[in-house]
Amino acid sequence: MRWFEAWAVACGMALAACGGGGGGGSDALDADGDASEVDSAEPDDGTLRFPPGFLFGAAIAGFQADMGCPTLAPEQCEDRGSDWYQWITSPEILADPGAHMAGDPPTAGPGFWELYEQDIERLAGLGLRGFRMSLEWSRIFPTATDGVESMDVLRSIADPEAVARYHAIFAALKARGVTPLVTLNHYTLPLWLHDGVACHEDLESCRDRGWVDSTRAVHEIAKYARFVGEEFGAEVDLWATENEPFAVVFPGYIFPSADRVNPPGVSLASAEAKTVFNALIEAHARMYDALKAADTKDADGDGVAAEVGLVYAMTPFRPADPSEPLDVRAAERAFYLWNLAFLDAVAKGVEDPELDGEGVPRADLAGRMDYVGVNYYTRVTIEGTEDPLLPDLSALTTFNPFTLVVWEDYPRGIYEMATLVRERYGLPVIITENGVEIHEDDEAAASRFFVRHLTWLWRAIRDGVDVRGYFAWTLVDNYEWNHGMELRFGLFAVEPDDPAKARRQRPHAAVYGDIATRHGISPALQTQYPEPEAAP
Ligand code: IFM
Repeated sequence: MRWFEAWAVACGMALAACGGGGGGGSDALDADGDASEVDSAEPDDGTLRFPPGFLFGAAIAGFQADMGCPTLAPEQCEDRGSDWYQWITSPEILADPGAHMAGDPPTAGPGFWELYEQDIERLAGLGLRGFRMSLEWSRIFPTATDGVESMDVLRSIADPEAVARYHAIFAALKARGVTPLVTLNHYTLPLWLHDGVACHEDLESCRDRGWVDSTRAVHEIAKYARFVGEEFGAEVDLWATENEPFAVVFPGYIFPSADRVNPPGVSLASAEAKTVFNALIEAHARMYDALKAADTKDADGDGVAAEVGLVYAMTPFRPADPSEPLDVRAAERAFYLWNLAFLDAVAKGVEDPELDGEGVPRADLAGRMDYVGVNYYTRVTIEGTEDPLLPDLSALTTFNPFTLVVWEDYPRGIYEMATLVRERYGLPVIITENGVEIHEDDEAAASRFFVRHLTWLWRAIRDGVDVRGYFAWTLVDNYEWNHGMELRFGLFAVEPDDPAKARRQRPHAAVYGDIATRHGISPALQTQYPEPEAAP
């Protein structure tokens, strides 16, 4: 069972469960408002065409893709200043079964930090015009920023080589006509803010407690966002503050497992889990404000300097037996915790600090979303237990012991999640990740996965959802957290022990490239990978 099976949650059982109030909405992404219209100007040859301006791209994340450079010295390539680097290289963590490390050393990574030019060339060569990547906070600020409030001083302590490398990556993207979508925080924290190993050993007494020290963490990350907005605003318009915040909370403080762990990887720390959940909400809002204030430069000339959203993992969740009240209740509660509680806070300004279903109005959180970045992978089926999922957060452990069906290939879920965002929040959607684990003996499965998911995404647009783009996970096989290179998702394969880090294009890359290039799904692909309209 994979991590996403264990905690994916959602509303697959009924779209009504996902619906609800209206939302604020945003028209910042598309001034002429035509992004959600399926292009009807093209001749009707049976192609399922996506709207003009719809962005097809691929996603990576800094920590996962950067390391493992073929010729750079490890100290020039490895992200040594982050809590995740500490986690994957600490002998005590590697030896601790409770830390769940099955992974490889950092040198196993694909080396994007060095090979970015050729990877961007590959991306553009497929016809992709969008690239989601993340900045590593610890690369930019390898030393603590506590107490530094002046931007001039902040600038003077930023690492010039890291900053220059990011400028070079943005220049390489621009040269190939590729739009960057940049995530500021894809799980990792600087070591000076979070000593994950010490906190794994003793969460009470460790000194640098990351998100648990919420005031400090929020203050420092907002500062980092301000710096990033000023420094890179002329090159980037499309920002995401955080990646999958619930994936920081659940495997970090509630139920770390072999499926996924996140430092500090402690179990049943309910109070800290709530603190971290709320800190991530606050951090998103303050990063949103900082980016909006700092990025005043319109990189692509469309009149909008900064569009800021959040990347959120969303998953349909259905009861194992729809006639069994316990299963239904478990599915509803998990659905709320996973999909709604965080987004309600940052989109509607209704926070649920105790995670007990009691929302509290927070005007200073409301409307901090220009779009919702949806990461979509699977649907989960859940069997209920007598344990209440709410209000006792510790009962979240029932997430894992629930009886779940295996990873489910459920393309309709992408439609359901996109529709949920429209109905509940009235916001545009960008699919910021969608992908599947690749098995070398059945690579055609990945082609089927992408065509069928894109077919359902097309239907969401047809039915009125404002979807602005789609990013395949991932460009090149990368470091899948505690799994290391053992789980592969790349459009391009790379072997962890190949010193040259050569890439091999997988068959589904050509299929996805065909869709991106013709801006639609051809009749031939529809015939080859049919997807029924009806829900299974
Ligand atoms: O690799 C991860 C990524 O970091 C976040 N979303 C899910 C991916 C696949 O597990």
